[in-house]
Amino acid sequence: MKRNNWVGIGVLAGSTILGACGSSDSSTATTTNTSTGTSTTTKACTSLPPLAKKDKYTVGFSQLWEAAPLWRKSNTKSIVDEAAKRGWDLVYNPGTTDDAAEQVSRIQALIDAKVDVIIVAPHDETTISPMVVKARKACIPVFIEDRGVDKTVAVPGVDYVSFIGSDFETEGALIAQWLITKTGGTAKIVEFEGTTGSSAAVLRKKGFDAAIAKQPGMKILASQSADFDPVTGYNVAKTLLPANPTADWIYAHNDGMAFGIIKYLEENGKKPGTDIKIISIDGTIEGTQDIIDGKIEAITECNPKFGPLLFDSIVKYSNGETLPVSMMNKDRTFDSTNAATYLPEAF
Ligand code: GYE
Repeated sequence: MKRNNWVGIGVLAGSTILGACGSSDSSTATTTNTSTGTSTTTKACTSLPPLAKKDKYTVGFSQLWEAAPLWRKSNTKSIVDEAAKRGWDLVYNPGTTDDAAEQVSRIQALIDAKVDVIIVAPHDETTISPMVVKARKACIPVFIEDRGVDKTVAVPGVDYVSFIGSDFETEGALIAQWLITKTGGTAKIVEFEGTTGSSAAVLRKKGFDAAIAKQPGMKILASQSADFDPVTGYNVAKTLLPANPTADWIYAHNDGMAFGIIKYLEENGKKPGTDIKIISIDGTIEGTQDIIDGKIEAITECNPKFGPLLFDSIVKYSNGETLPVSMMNKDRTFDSTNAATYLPEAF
């Protein structure tokens, strides 16, 4: 077949491109408009895309939207501030709804904008994973922060460079261990879970429930999602707590839900810390103050300030350094013995 008569869609086998960050395989797809005869060639990456070394980058940031962004606002600020500090451009549309499909469209817009690199905080493990693969195919390196993705869909080290966040399963185990020590292994617990399908909720439940299951004197009476949200936490408390009157402990997967539960308890003549005790995860300023005020017994930390490590990792990647596929914070647990000391660090 004479090449110059070639018409149609074909894939020209691409050579292996040794990017600044290591090797990446790519191919090109050429589409030809048979009526005009014009051809368009787009590059497609079949493995981790390279990131050319530059003085400044255009970073696409896809953050999940929350009605009550107590943790989220600090997470976002740490990334926005780090981009500004380095003089890099940040393409960031905060979104308007917690519908994961909306975050999908916001990630597509970043791919279409051909940003240099994308940072994603996934709403849940399932909905967002295919978009990470799409970004890789479009030769845009992706860093996952905060919550994780479905690794069977978006493969670490192939579809994304690294996950930077917290070890949620350990967080669940840490707060459970605090409760076991505090109660001597006797408690009846009602559990308020975070956003359904999010790695934070799935793994905080896994770590906590596994530790409690080993304690004959401890039982989780009920467990229900309240979506990490204070208002939902209040509304779920209205049914879950009266339905479990023997419960003496509440495990909230985040401070936000704990605040909604406290509001419900106090509106119904119950004293948190006396009538029923609460443990939580995050370590917000309000949550830490609640420990000092005796409304929350203990909180395991989940620090949201990933900006500096994320941007340092982007630079290392562009320098060709090999990065771990997962980088996690070490979390501490705070109670009445150390909350006042931690308070100045709280977010
Ligand atoms: O714990 C919670 C927020 O993904 C770790 O999301 C984050 C969680 C955090 O709703 O407050």
